[in-house]
Amino acid sequence: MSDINQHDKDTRGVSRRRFIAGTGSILGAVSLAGRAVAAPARIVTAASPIPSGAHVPVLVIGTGYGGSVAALRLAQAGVDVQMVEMGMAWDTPGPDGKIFANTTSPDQRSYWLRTRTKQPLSNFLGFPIDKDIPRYTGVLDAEEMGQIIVYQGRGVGGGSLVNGGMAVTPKRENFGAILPSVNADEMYATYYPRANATLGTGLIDPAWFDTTDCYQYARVGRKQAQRSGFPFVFVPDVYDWDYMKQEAAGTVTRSALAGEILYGNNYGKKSLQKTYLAQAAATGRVTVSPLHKVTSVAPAAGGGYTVLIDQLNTTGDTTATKTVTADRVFFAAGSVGTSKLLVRLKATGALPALNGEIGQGWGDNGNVMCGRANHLWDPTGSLQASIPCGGIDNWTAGGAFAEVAPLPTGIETWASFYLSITKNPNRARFTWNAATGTVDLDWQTAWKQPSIDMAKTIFDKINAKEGTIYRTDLFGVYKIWGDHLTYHPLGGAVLDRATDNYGRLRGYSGLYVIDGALIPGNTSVNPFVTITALAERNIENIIAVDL
Ligand code: FAE
Repeated sequence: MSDINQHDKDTRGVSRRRFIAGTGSILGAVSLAGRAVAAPARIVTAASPIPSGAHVPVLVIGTGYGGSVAALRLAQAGVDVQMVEMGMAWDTPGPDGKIFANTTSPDQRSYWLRTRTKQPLSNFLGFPIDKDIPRYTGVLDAEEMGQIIVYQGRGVGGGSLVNGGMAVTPKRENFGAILPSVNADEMYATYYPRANATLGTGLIDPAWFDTTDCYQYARVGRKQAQRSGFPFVFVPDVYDWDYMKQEAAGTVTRSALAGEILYGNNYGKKSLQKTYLAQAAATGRVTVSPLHKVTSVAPAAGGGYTVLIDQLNTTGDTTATKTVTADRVFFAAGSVGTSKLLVRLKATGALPALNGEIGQGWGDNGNVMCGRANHLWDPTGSLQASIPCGGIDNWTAGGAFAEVAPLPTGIETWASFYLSITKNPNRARFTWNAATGTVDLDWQTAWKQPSIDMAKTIFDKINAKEGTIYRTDLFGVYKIWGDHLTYHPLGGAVLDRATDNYGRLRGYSGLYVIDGALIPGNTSVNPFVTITALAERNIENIIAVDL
């Protein structure tokens, strides 16, 4: 065993920790728990990545929620795990001293292999706000799949690097429609609590919420929701709420209060690098190879699977192609990443025995965005915490749950902004396009209409009550609805259909799906707690039965 020691970097007086890692392990950690979560996200350091010719017991494709759960629990069970991640490590500050760029000034770090930004809110006051940037393996992928743009995180930590950290457990009564083949009692007694505890989920202090400037926008959202008879609910988040209070007090470097979101948070947010992956690193059994992209998985002659991997440079070029053998492979490349791989591998003959459910059952979690223009006497504040903390629940009556979202522009906009999650029934399919050699998704923009109708059950009523109107300047010129995108891709290798009821791919023993691809299109709330809890449930069974 060779020891590779990692040190946490802590700016707030917590003593440094030293991890003794196993052969090839390259993950370090800021800390396993406690106050150090607010330290800079300097978690992974470059070391020797997986060599060509290696034979590993377990290879995990992707380092998001599903992959991180698999890696941690397998490592704790004594299994050595290789994680392969196409994005960067995100452990090194740029010239400005920050690892991640700010939302208001995106740069090359912000986008995955684009030469121009693709901001979810493309316009402001009607003017386009996208700008040219150098092509780079940045942290947010705006992947154009047919008629929808699917935003995803790229890097060690997956979506946890870019997301808002809203850690929402669906209502128990909605669970049967989300994952019908899963025992809800077990999920709510064991796996949701386990996921939330390990993710570090917490709730904003309601007394602080009532007084702090940075949630003026959310208090306006609450007041208007309640005046129209809708329940406003506080939503848990993995942001370190104590750190945010200190940001407001001016005693620490600002992150949420500097508007950091979408392109990474430099402090405060407990991304997977600070939770699951930090714990995985501490086992000494987990190795991560960033800037490595899996391109093929096929049965190996002597058993196990042959995995082909492209090593990338930061402009996205392949600098080496590697061949690795793995006894078991976990697909954790996210709903789109896993679905694209499996559909291609089935169609091109690498994994021909995968069943006909591969690529099916994909949904956008009913995402639709909109803004409302408030009266001058309802300012939403020039200082807005980038971390949402509340939502409007009209799921049962109207099929919509709307996050009261920030517009952290740094100026007063009198705008209220919302991301709605709706009960949209439409499901799309990934298919292999032999002519172009790509995987296509047949989602159509018109399929968002049910989502718009459901969101309107909330906002038409609020507008009528308040005497206000929709903003028309955020998604184009005179366009009310942000119906061209999703932040929440789900499905494509659905549980109990493409796989057995625990994620074992049908047709191949030793191949598993353990990410958002398992969930058939909708979770009724933000998805990552459900993805994490389901992964916890499945890996427990896989470890007990298969290993
Ligand atoms: P994910 O986290 O996407 O991880 C997959 C990983 O695999 C990525 O790191 C990829 O780079 C990597 N990968 C893909 N293909 C390959 C390959 N071929 N080889 C190697 N690596 C590969 O998957 N959800 C919430 O619950 N609350 C929120 O507040 C929230 N806000 C969001 C805001 C934004 C802007 C976005 C984009 C998403 C948000 N989400 C939120 C969604 C959430 O991040 C997402 O559901 C999860 O990250 C999905 O987890 P998975 O494990 O499925």
